[in-house]
Amino acid sequence: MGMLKLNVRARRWRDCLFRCNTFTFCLIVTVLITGAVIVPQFGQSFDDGWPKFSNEDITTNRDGPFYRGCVNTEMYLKDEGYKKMNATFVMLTRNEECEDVAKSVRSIEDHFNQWFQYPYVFLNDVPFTEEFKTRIRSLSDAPMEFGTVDKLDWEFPEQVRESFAFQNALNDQGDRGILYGSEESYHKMCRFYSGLFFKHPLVQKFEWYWRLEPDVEFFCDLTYDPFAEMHRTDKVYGFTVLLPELYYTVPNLFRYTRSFIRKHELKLGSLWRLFTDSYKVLDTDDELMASRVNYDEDVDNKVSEKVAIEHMLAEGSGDEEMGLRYLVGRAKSKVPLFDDKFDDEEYNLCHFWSNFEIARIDVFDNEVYNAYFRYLESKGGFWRERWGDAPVHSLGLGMILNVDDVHYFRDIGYRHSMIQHCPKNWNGVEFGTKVVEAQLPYIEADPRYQRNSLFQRYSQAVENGCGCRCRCDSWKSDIEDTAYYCMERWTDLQLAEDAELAPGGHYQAKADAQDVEHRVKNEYLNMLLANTDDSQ
Ligand SMILES: Nc1nc2c(ncn2[C@@H]2O[C@H](COP(=O)(O)OP(=O)(O)OP(=O)(O)O)[C@@H](O)[C@H]2O)c(=O)[nH]1
Ligand SMILES: *[C@@H]1O[C@H](CO)[C@@H](O)[C@H](O)[C@H]1NC(C)=O
Ligand SMILES: [Mg+2]
Repeated sequence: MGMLKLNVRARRWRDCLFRCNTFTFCLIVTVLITGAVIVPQFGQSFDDGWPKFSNEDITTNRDGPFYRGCVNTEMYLKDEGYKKMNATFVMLTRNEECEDVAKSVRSIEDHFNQWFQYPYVFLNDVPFTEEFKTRIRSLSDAPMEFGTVDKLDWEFPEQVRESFAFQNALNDQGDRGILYGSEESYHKMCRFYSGLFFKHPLVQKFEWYWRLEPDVEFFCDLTYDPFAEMHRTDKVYGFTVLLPELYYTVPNLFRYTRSFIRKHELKLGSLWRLFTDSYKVLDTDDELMASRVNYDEDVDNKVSEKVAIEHMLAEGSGDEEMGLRYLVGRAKSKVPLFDDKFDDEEYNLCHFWSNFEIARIDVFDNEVYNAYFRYLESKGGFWRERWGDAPVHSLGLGMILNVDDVHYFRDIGYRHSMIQHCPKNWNGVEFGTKVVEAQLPYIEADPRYQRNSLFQRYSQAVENGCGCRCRCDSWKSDIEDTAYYCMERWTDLQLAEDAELAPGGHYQAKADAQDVEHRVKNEYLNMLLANTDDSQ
């Protein structure tokens, strides 16, 4: 019993820790975004015994980098088995962001596309200027298309825009300090990326896309074709950053997501588990009981309570003192409240950071996801709240995909705003033996991307590394180490047995109420009997 309480406490502590750390993390993000300087102690507060994933090899049978270190791209492209994919880059942007767009295009050309020549689609809510097009075209020989987004896809419906509630909702989010909450254009951007970007005629011409944003940076060379490798291994969605969302941007997203699932009686994919916590511990029709039992450790406790009270009430006998104590205790206790628990599940706020995505277009352009987007749109959350396209994508994917459908591009070093992932370079050593030259020389295919000797110096290579010619700022922390809660969930799922993932995202209760009650009742009656024997 003592052990049991300790466990409960440890568990609560851990939950609290996660909440505190999510909060700390969000705080840091906010500090970073508003441009304030990070105080070094912030980073140290994460050294609290949580794993530092960035130093570990997290490859499993389910997923791992397609290649460690560099690939000889010339040979890769000549291989008979290689087929260029029906794929494009996609970027939504504004004319004013031309220089930031140029930075991103230069970075992706330098590190990948000069060898592969995938086309680009740029989208804007107003037409691109000739200046913009000329400037961006000068950076690459790859085909580029510049499209305008249909007004109906960009603007909120007219009756929404003209309603009092609309302006009020945005002002209110601004007053409450919700990041970008008061910016109408940010809401429109999130809505567009959530459900509409893949409908654009220029994007519909392709089967795969790689989403880019202005002012992002790539740190490593990608010397193979990520689309082709995903196709080869049956992956349909790839990410490079997984992290928790700011709770106050999505307070009702999970409620509506659950109600959509219920309404359509959806059979969920196992990826659902990456994003949710289950409180379905006891299989019972007794709703009060179900709401009071949320952790494994609650089971015996609450069932004992129920048995003792029922026995006392029914028999008017037994151990009255114990029964009464339980009864009073239960009457005084509150049903535990959770921020976001619906149908015995809670959104854990983890999401793929969608400003980088490599995916098949039909992971979104399908019946279920399209219906999901329409449903969310009908609830007004893209303006009543500030639902980001990242959590919407993730929850939508969670319904449709299995864990094995997703690839973590751990070998792609990436920075957006102040958050970054920069992998360790591989040193070519396996199990203590040098097996290959992991860092091949850089050979430009485009003279615009010739590197001077300063740029030929790469970060130190290590045995657990996977990167090719990465240049990381060693003093910046890696999101793998600061979003460890989400990374831990990802690695746990990678290690899960197939059988564990088999029922998809439908959680099974771990204990059957009748079985437990039967056992506890016997124990209780035996105890009463023993007490009676003693007193005689
Ligand atoms: N054409 C157009 N593009 C937009 C608009 N709002 C946002 N975008 C684009 O959508 C992308 C994301 O918007 P941002 O406001 O930068 O959002 P963010 O990257 O989450 O936030 P920051 O960290 O502040 O950059 C960028 O590529 C923008 O150029 C808009 O009103 N019109
Ligand atoms: C690429 O995919 C799109 C969408 O499925 C299709 O319409 C188009 O014909 C394909 N193009 C090529 C070259 O195969
Ligand atoms: Mg931005």
